[in-house]
Amino acid sequence: MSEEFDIKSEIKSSYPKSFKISRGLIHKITQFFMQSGAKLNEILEYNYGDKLVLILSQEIDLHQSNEIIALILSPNEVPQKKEFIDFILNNIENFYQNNKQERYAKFEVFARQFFSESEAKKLLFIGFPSAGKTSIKKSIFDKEDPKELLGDSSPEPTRGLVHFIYSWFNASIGIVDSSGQEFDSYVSDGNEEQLRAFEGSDIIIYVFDVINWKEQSEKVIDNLKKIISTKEVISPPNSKIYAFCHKIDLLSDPDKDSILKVKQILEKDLNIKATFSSIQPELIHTLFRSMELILKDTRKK
Ligand SMILES: Nc1nc2c(ncn2[C@@H]2O[C@H](COP(=O)(O)OP(=O)(O)OP(=O)(O)O)[C@@H](O)[C@H]2O)c(=O)[nH]1
Ligand SMILES: [Mg+2]
Repeated sequence: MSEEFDIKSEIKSSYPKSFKISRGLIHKITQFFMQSGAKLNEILEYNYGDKLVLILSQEIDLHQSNEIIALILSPNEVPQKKEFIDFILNNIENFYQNNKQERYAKFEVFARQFFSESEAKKLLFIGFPSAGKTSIKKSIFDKEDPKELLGDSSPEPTRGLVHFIYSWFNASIGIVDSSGQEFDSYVSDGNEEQLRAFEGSDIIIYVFDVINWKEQSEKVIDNLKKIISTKEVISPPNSKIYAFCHKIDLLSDPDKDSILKVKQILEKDLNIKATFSSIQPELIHTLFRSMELILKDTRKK
C-alpha cells in the first residue's frame, strides 16, 4: 500500500484506492519522520502493529515543504523488505522528474509497480501425513502462535482438500491444504481429487519431516517424483514445486549429515528447490525464509 502526503499530513494520492489509511497513522508517520532527521534518499522504517512502513521523503520546494512517500508492507511482505527498498531507490529519481501535478496524476502508475503480481495464485500444500502442512499454513497465513500449534492447539489431521483465500501482494491467493492420509489419491492418474488439487496450482509445496527422511527416504523421493509427473500433466506450465524438509527442531546430532543430503539429492537429481523449516519459535525464521524464497521466485515471473 502506498500513500503520499505533504508535511501537513495531507494525502495527495494513494494506491490502492480501496485501502483507507487512518488519520492516526498519517499523524504517526509524519511525527516519526520529523523526529528522525532523515537525510535525502534515506529510507526510514517504522513499525506499525504487524505492518512495516517504509518512508522516503523529498524536499520539494524552497519553502521547506516535504513530500513523503510511505509504502506499507503487510507481514507477509516484510521478508521482502530489501527488495522493496531497492525498488524505491531505483525508481524514485525517475518519478521526481515529473512536476507536482504530474506526480499526483501519475502516482497510481508509480505505485502499481510495487504490485507486480496482479493475478491470483494458487498454492498447494501436499505431502506426508502429520508432516506439518496445516501448521505451516496456519503460522504463515493465519499468523497463529507456533507455540500453540505445537502444543494444545495442534491441528487435527486434515481430511480431503481444504480451500482458503488470502490476500497476497494486493492479489488473492488460494491456498489448498491437503490431507497426508489421502496423498495417493492426489497423484493417481484420472482421479478427480488429482485434478482438484493440481489444476491451476502455481506453487506446489511438498512437505515431509526429518523423521520421514530418516525412516523412509525412498518414499520421500518417490512421492516427489509422483508430484513432479502429476504437475507436468495438470498444473500450469510455469508452476513450480518446492520441497520443505520440516521439523528440523527434531534433528539429533548424528542425523545432521544424512539430512543435509536431502537438499543435494532433491536439487541435483530432481531439480527441486529444497529448504529446511520448523515452526518451533527459535527456528521459525527458517520457515519465513523458505516462504521468502518462494515469494521472490513468484514475483520474478
Ligand atoms: N516438532 C515439531 N512439530 C511440528 C512442527 N510443525 C508441526 N508440528 C506438529 O506436527 C503435527 C502434525 O502437524 P499438522 O500441521 O497437522 O500436519 P499435516 O501435514 O497438516 O498433517 P495431515 O493434515 O494429517 O496431512 C502436529 O502435532 C504439530 O504440532 C515443527 O516444526 N516441529
Ligand atoms: Mg493437515
